Amino acid sequence: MNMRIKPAVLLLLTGLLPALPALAADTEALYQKHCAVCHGSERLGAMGPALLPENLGRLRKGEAGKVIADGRPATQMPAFASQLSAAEIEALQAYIYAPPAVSPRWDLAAIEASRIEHADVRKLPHKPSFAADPMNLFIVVESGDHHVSILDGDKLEPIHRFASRFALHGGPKFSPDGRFVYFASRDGWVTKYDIWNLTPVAEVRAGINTRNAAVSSDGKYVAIANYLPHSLVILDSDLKPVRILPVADKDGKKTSRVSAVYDAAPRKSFVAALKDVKEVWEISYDPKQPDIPVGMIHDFQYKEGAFIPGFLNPQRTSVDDYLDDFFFTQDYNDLMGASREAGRGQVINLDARRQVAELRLPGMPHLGSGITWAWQGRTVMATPNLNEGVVSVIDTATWENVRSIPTLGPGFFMRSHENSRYAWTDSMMSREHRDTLQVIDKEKLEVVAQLRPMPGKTLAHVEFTRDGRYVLASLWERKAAGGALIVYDAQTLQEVKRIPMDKPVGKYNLHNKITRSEGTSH
Ligand code: DHE
Repeated sequence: MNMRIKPAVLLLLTGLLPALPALAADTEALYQKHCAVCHGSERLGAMGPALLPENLGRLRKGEAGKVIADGRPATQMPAFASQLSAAEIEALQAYIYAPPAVSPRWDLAAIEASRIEHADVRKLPHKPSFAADPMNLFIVVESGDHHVSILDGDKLEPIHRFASRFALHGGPKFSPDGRFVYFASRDGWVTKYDIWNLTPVAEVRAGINTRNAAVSSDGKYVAIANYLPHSLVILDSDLKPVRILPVADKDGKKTSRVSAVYDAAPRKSFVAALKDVKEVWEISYDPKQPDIPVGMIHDFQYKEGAFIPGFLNPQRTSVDDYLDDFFFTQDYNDLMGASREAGRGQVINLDARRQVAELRLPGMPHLGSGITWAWQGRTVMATPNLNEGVVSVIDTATWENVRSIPTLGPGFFMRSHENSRYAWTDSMMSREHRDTLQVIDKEKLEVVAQLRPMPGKTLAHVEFTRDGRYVLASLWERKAAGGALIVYDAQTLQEVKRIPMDKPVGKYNLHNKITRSEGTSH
């Protein structure tokens, strides 16, 4: 029998409780001996990911112990089972899930010190080095072995593949001309990649635990939303820090994680949702906005009078509930927000700077994945739902829920295209139906087809080609287990081809993203 006794219980049993600090010291020494070289002496990450509770949220505790014991395939994480006892592995596991004694800092100096310049952009040719249409490329994020593939959207063939930072999350963001793509990793690394020259340009670590990145529509700034530390970082397009905004309420008393930041192109601003303070921030990058006082570039203060909304300084809008996930209307003047707990949503007008309507939505709508289309003379927005099998369709003029379309199970993503009569959604949050994509007729507002190419294997996240002719869906498996992009004809819904990939979490069409197609996420 494999009986595992927790070290603290062992101590109690043997009457050694006073020796607890010694055990902590031993575990710290174990960590420094075996883990620090790859994960950093302060657990902030190095070659390996950060090992802090915030960064480990997606890994169950037992699994972390298993990774320490058995290593992680396709990475440099070795197995420690032959060097460490079960009790030592368990102690290490507890250690990495405990917050450090001193809260980690990630300030301007740390950000600047982390920056790596891979290439001098000025010396690289300002034209694509390949024949494929540079606007019909797909950027495919493969989480199986942490790589990115670039796919020719006409030939539907990969043209290049490169290693990414560990655990990219969220959609990559593009410069307006489509030459550069920016990736953010959960550990705070931001990578700027030159698509035309197929080479990384620069990298910087903007936070310890990051949510996502946004690129300004003029291509000059990159905004990074962080959970740890509580900051919003503005970088220039070379990934040099321009402004670090500590995120707190207007009195500077309560700090907050940033749920997400997006570019609101027509408003020339970034808009950020805060997770722990009931405010939405709008940060203008319009050069016509008043500049901030001299001396505040990196030292943003909350003193009376010093808080001047303007160029790269936040404008606060108080809201009735915390915002987690949100969606912009196509003109970017209204945002539809949901708090994960509330089960209700709110519409906030960014000009009026207040809530203008309440949304009555079941379950947990995943508004960030919403899409819009014209329906019976009005514009509707459709959103999947993270804990109910329903797609809610909302009129963006009256904010009424015009239809609740039942689906097989809770889903994560939605996609369509201006040239397609269909919208696609998944049920990937459901155990039995995560293998099925459902196709909704945008006129009838009902499910008209189901696709289940590999029973039992997760099928989710689709994206259309530039012309809307094909749909690429992710078969979310390791390559050896059949992981692939499945290409469907967008009209006949027939499978056209399969492109092997290593757990392709997401794929993004350059043209659809840059033109802010109504059928894709922004
Ligand atoms: Fe995501 C986008 C939040 C878990 C895959 N996810 C986003 C965005 C946010 C978000 C705010 C929009 C960022 C952007 O594109 O700029 N995601 C969250 C969560 O809060 C949640 C539920 C919990 C968490 O761990 O953070 C979560 N997300 C996941 C996953 O478990 C997924 C399925 C696998 C993974 O890689 O982590 C996942 N999220 C994605 C993908 C996108 C995304 C593929 C980009 C969607 C797009 O098409 O634009």
